[in-house]
Amino acid sequence: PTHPLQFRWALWYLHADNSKKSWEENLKKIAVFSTVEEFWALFNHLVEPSSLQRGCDYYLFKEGIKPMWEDTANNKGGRWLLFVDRKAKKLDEYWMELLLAIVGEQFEEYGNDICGIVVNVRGKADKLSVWTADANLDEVNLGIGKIFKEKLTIPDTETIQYESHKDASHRQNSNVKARLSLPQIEGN
Ligand code: M7G
Repeated sequence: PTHPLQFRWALWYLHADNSKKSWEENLKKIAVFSTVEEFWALFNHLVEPSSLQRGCDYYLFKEGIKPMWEDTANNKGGRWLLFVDRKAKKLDEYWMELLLAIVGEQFEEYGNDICGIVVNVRGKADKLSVWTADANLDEVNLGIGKIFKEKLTIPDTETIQYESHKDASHRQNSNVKARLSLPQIEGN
């Protein structure tokens, strides 16, 4: 018997590359799945993030949503961003926890507010993120951020921030103003 998942998912891979190809040309959809069995068949054999070359990414998004700011499902949205220190050697474990949480409906009533998850392999400071559909829904996004931290058992004292894709795509440098943070900061 097969066990259907709540949503149909697509895994994308972005290959780090120094050629003249655009960001979008380096982004490839590598698999689609919609059952528990297909999920394990794929992830049992997939190269773990920490073994990828620096600059590569994985994106797991609902089938039909391109993992880009420009997609209509993402363009009003944003992301919770967690920096993962290489030295802690937690990246692969965190990525698997996040995969299981999103595919296994552990975001509960927020399932429809989530577009996908991302791992950016960047060497010293790798990044994990959860992309949500609407950057203005603070209560929803805070609920998602709390589950994100819980599933990965990130200590309460460690801060994660939520930024809108509009802000991230218009940034002039690496500083994007956070719209939300957890733990919450007064007046934010
Ligand atoms: P990143 O890979 O998210 O972060 O963005 P990084 O700074 O850690 O590498 C790097 C660059 O990739 C951006 O400045 C954009 O040029 C491109 N890029 C990333 N994303 C997520 C998008 C996207 O959704 N759309 C487009 N057009 N470019 C993107």
